[in-house]
Amino acid sequence: MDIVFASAQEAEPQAWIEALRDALPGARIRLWGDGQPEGHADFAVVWAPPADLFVREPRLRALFNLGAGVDALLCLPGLPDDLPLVRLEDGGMAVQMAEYTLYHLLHESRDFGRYERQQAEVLWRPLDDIDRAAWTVGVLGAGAMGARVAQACAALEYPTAVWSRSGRAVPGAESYGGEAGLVAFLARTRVLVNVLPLTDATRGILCRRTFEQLRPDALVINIARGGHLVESDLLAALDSGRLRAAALDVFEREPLPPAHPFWSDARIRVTPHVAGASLMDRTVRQIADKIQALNRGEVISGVVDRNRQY
Ligand code: OXD
Repeated sequence: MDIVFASAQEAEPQAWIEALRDALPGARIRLWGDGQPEGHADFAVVWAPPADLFVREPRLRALFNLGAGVDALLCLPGLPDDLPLVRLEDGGMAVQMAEYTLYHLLHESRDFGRYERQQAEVLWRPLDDIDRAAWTVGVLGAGAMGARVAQACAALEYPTAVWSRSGRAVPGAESYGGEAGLVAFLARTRVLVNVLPLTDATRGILCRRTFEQLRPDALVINIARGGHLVESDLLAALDSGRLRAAALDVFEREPLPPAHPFWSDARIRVTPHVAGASLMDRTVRQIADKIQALNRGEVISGVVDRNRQY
């Protein structure tokens, strides 16, 4: 079995190659472009792979993505229609996304920013007790990531709901589905967390129309894709006071350009696409198990439905 590893993001791809070799003894694992003979790979493990991958590796049986979101893969020129794409189901990302969300939720709901300012002024002044009922959390996306995020918020007794196309239930959270459900979901939400896949149907979902339907003084947390957010609508909603703050981990252009207004806006907290990193051990174990299952002729989970785009 021949596997090629091609990730534009990894500074140290060798560590991934070693981990894959440990998990799949007997397989020939090589780094894309390392000068070894090409054209024999059965599987590719990728993140933002080169455009000529499919020309140079025409025998691929499946393409494993090193992340959950496959939006970039689906746009790759030359992607064969019948090549199975496998997304990472949870390579340790869900718990990190829950942490990320809680950090920003707690920062706002407990007004920790105010305490930081008070400390700078050497001021001992307790603020009002937290009113949890006023901090309704709504998570867009009810898959592995959305469920974990929602459950973390619900565990701290924030009234929590999830929305998905299908209305999938998440224990501990209220579930909403479809277009009609979205209206009711937004109307009850003050803290909107986006973990949806980026598809034709979800592009631009974080827009003026959505912001206007939220409860007043809302917080928006985007940990999915920059393409979900209409940036000018976010700035307008912050200016009008419709939104109180935003925490953004993902952007239409990454790295976020130095002159971008988000960098210097005190109402926006920016992080460099780190809300849910794929952890090497868990990711490699998951991919290796699936490759072995495919070799045994079994059906695996996480295969992308090209029509749904996730
Ligand atoms: C992912 C990501 O898709 O990290 O998993 O963005």
